[in-house]
Order: sequence, then structure tokens, then C-alpha cells
Amino acid sequence: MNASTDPTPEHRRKSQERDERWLEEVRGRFENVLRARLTQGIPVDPRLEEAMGYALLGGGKRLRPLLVYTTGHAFGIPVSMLDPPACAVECIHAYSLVHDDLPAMDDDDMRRGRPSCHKAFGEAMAILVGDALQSLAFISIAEGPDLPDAVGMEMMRILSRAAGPRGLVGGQSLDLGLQHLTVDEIDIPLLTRINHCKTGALIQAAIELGAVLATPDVATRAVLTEIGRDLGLAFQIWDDVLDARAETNASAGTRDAIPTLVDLLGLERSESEVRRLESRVLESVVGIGGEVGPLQALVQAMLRHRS
Ligand code: GRG
Repeated sequence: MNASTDPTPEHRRKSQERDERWLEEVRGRFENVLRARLTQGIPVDPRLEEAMGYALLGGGKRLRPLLVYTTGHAFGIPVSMLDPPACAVECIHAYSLVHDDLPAMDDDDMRRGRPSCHKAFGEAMAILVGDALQSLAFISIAEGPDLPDAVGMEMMRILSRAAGPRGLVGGQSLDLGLQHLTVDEIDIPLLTRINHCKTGALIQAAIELGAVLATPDVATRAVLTEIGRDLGLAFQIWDDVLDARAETNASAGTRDAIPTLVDLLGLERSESEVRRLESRVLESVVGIGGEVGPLQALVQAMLRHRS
């Protein structure tokens, strides 16, 4: 960019404010869409509905739906057409948190500043909530209005891969296996793999889901996959950095003796790895073309603070 086209600091500040406003508006709108999705055609048991609402609607930054919306926006897809995959990815995320908090998994009593689902509703109900949210994710796409069948199928493929044995569930399984390894057997490639499956796969899927309606070509899809991979890894390392900084390894639950990537890399190297990945993502995002400001603002927010 030459001096005549380089935006002034004032221009940059204004467009950043505009992008952040866009994100807030879309996030606010999404809360209503998600609530409507939950109550649509559900359920046979009001107690199940209440517990699902507790898990799905009680807070959360909605980062994955926002990735769907911002990526779709870059491709010129109207926000309302992205509601089905946005709801779907948040349902999978919410289910994974409910199941992850269970005593048999990470055994966390608190989630989003209040009792976790099994503490509020009991373990059996929390298992059902996770199961039901997982189904609701796929129902959201299957019943998505105006989604051509081929697009719906592609969305199902992307989401089920990210959620299944090569994604979330596989990552959780590898994570459970860490308990049986000595500290010397836990290395950077293994933790990177786990991070990719547990955290990165769904983030990558959110980005891919946002683009499906635009039927991107093979090269663009490869760029999106790479963006999702880098962002997912950066997000998890950043989460661990924040935990390490706060000296409360909240995400490790009862198994806090198990090292994270930050323990192996060190705080300084971890932070510079996050910034390296962030720069790469921001640069690649420009290559998508279209209005990428909200996506860039979201990426930066994901890797700056936790609120
Ligand atoms: C139980 C199948 C199964 C999988 C569990 C999601 C997961 C795998 C574990 C959760 C614990 C963990 C360390 C997740 C890392 C990703 C992460 C930082 C999740 C929190 O995501 P945010 O910050 O949460 O988007 P909110 O509350 O804002 O939705």
C-alpha cells in the first residue's frame, strides 16, 4: 500500500470502531436467533428445555457463531442466511462444555461464573443436555430455511468431522490419555495435536461453515482451512497463556499436574507464537477479499483478552 492509499490513524480508528459495532450488533441479534432455535419445535420435557437453555443461553462470548458470520460477510453472504450454521456450531460448543465439566471428564463445578450444568441439574440431566444439544446442532442445519440440499450436506460434513472422533471427541480422548503418561512422554507435537482436535477443529469448522454458501474454489478453501488451523492453535495457546498469567490453571480442572503447551514452550515463546500466528491469520484473511474488517476485528479480540 503506498502513502496515498495508506489509511490515516483516524481512518483506521473509525473503521475499527465500525467493525466492533458490527460484531456487537450481530452478537446481539444472534442471542435472539439462538433462543428462538431452542424453543422451536422442542421439547417433550420442560425440565430438559430448562437445562438446555441454561447451558446454551447462559453467557458465552459466541466466538464460533461470530466466526461463521464474519467469514460469511467477507464473502457477501447475508447474516440471516448464516443463522443455521451459526446456531449449529454454538450448540456443539455448548454440548462439549457441558460434557467436559462432568465428574468423569474434567470435573468442573463452575462454568461461565455459575454452577456448571451437572451441578445445577444433576449428572444424568447434563448428559442428556449434551446429547440433545448435539442433535439440535444438526437439526438447525437440516431445518435451515433456504439452504440448498447440497449446501446443507456440506455443512453437516464439516460440522460432524469437527465434532467427531477426528475432532472434539478424538481430542478429548487423547487428552484423557495424558493422565497415563509420564511428564517426559508429553511433548509439543502431542499437545499441539490435542489442541487442534479439542479447540482448533471447531474454530476451523466455523470459518469453513461461513464460506460454504459462497461455494469457494479449492484454493480458497485451502486458505480458509489454514486460517482456521492457525487461529484455533493461537486461541488455545492464548487461553493457556492467560491461565498461566493468572496462575490459576482453571481449564486443567482436577488434573492440573498435566503440562500445557505453555509449560513446555515457556510464557515468552508462547506469547510470541500467538502473535506470529495472529499476523499470519490477519494477512491471509486479506486474501479472501471482500469486507474482512469484522473478521479481522474478531480475530484480534479472540487473541487479546478474555471477557
Ligand atoms: C467432552 C467431547 C468433549 C469435548 C470437550 C471443549 C472441550 C472438549 C473442552 C473444554 C475445555 C477447554 C480447555 C477448551 C478449550 C477451548 C476453550 C478455551 C473453550 C472455551 O471457549 P470460549 O472461550 O467459551 O469460547 P465461552 O464460554 O465464551 O463460550
